[in-house]
Amino acid sequence: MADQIEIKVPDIGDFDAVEIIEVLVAEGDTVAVEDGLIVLESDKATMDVPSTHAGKIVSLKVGVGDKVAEGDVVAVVEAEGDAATDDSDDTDSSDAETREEQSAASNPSANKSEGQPEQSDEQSDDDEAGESVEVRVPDIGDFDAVEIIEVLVAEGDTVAKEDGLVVLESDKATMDVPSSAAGIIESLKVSVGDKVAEDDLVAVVASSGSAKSAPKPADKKPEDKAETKDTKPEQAAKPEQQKAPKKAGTVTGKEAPRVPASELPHASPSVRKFARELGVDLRQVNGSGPKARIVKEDVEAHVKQIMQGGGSAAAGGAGLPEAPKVDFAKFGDIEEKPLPRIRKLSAKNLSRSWLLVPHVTQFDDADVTELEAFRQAEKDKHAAKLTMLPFIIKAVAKTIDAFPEFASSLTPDGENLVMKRYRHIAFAADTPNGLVVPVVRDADQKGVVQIAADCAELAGKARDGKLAPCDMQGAVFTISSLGGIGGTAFTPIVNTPEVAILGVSRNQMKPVWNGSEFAPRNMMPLSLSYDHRVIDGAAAARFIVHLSGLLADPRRMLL
Ligand code: CAO
Repeated sequence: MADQIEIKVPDIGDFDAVEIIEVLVAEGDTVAVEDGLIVLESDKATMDVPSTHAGKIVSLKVGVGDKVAEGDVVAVVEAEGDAATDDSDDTDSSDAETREEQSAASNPSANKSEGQPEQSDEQSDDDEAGESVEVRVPDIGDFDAVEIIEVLVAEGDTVAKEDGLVVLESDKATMDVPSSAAGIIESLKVSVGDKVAEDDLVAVVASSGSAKSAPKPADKKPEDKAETKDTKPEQAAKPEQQKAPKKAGTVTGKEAPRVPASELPHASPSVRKFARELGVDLRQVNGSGPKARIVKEDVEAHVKQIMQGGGSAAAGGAGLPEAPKVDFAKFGDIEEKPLPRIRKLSAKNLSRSWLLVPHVTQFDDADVTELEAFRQAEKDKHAAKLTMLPFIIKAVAKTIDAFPEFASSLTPDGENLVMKRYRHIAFAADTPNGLVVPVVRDADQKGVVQIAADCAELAGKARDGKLAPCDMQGAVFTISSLGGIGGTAFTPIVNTPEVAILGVSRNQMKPVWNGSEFAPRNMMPLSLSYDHRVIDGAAAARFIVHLSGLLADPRRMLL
C-alpha cells in the first residue's frame, strides 16, 4: 500500500500563527514534489508551502483563513512509489519534539527566532536617540541567498519602526525586511539584485530614540528557546495544534476559490496589505515593477482611476482598457459641451450597474385591451391625467406582494438579501436635463387615481428640476415607460441596489389566437430586466406572467 505522508508547514522563520490566504489544491488532486499546496501571508511575508512528496492529496487539513505555525499538518499525500525527495523523517514524523529538534539542529535560526522577543525587549532599553542601529536580514526560514527585488527607502529617508526597507523574493516567498528602529536611514548597504542571507546588513538607521533593534544571531544564548517557552507558553506549539490548525472562518479549502500559484498576483507583503486595506483585488491591478510585479504606486493608480472614472468604461475603470482619446476635429467641425450634472450622475450609476449586475431581460406582451377601454372611459373624470403608468405601478406593487424577492437588495458582501416590506415604486422620467427617477411611496396602499396624482406631481417637479432628494429615494423597483414615445422593446438597466426593472414599450394592436380564431387585441410589450444573482429565470417568468395577468384583467388589479 502506498505511504500516506503528512505535509507540514516548514520552518517559516520569525512567524507563528500565519494566515492561509490561498489553498491551491483540492482533495483528489495529484501533485508533484515542490508543487505549492497553500499560500501563507503574514504582515511581512507571503510564502508557498510546497509538497515534499509527489502523489495524490487524500486529505486536506486546512482552509483559507486558518492560522498555522511551523509543524502544522497541511495535507496528507498518498505518495507515489519512492518519489519523495525529502527525508521523510523530517516531514512524516508525528512526534513533534523529534521534529522540533531536527529543525533546530538543521537550522539554528529555529532556536534563535523563539528567543527573539525577550532579546529584542532587552535591546530596546539600550537604544538612545541618535544611536546608529544596524538593520539586518532576520531569520527568513529555510532560505539563503535570497534576491532583493525592491528597495523601499533611500538614504536620508525617515522611517518608523516596522516600515519595510527592502523586499526579498525567493522562488517560494516574498518578504519585507522591516526596520527594527524608528529614525533616519544613515546608510543603505544593499541594492536591487543583491542576494542576501540571514544576518546580512541591510541598512544603518540613526535611531530617533523609540527604537527596538533586532538582535543578531550571535547575541543569542542557547537557553533562549527554553526561556521563551517558560515565559510565553502560548507561543510554544502544542502537538494537537500542529495536527489540527485552528479554523478561523467557515470557508474550507474545498469551498475556497482555487487560484493556481502562477496566477497569484506578484506583489510584496506590504503592497498586499495596502491593497487589502483599500479593498483592492490585486488581480485587477497591472504591475509596473520588474517581472510585472505590483508596486504600491500601481495600487494607488488603480484606485485613483476607479475613483475618477466611477467605474465607467470610458475611464477604463474595473480593469477595462481605457477608451482612446480621439481627435474628432480632424474629421470636421465639432463643439464640446459639458454634460449636465444629472447626466453625469446617472452615467455613473448606469455604468456601475452594467458592470456589476449580471442582467437578463425577460419579455412578454400583456393584453391590455380591457384595461385600455376602462382607462379611456375613466381618464377625463379625474383631476390627474390617467395614463397607463399608474395602472402599471399598481399592478407591479401587487405582483411584488406575490414575489417579494423583487423588492430585495443584495448586501454588499453578497451574503444576504435585504427584504423590503414597503412598496415604493420609482418611474424613470425624461427631462431636458436628463433622466431622473422619482418615487411613488406606498403604491400598494394607494388607489390608481391617487397614484396618477402622485405621478403627475412628481413628473412636473422633475421637468422643473424641483425634485427633492427624498422624492428620489427609497424605491424597491423601477418602471421605465417609453410607451408614450414608441418602440417595440428595450432592455432597461437595473437601478441598483434594486434587483429588477420593468420596461414598457408602445401598445400595439395584434392578432391574437383565442382558441378558435385570431382576434385583434391591444398588446403592451413588457421587458423585465433582473439581477440574475438574486432572481432566477423561472421566478422572472412567473413574475411577468402574473403582472401580465393583472394588466389583462383590471378588476383583479383593483381588488
Ligand atoms: N402604449 C401606448 N400609449 C402609451 C403608452 C403605451 N404603453 N404609455 C403611455 N402612452 C400614451 C399615454 O397614454 C399618453 O397618451 P394620451 O395623452 O392619449 O393619454 C401619451 O402616451 C403620453 O403619455 P405621458 O408620457 O405623458 O405619460 P406617461 O404616464 O405614460 O409617462 C413619464 C410619464 C414621466 C414616464 C413619461 O413622460 C416619460 O418621461 N417617459 C420616458 C421615460 C424614460 O425616459 N425611460 C427611459 C429610461 S432608460 O433610458
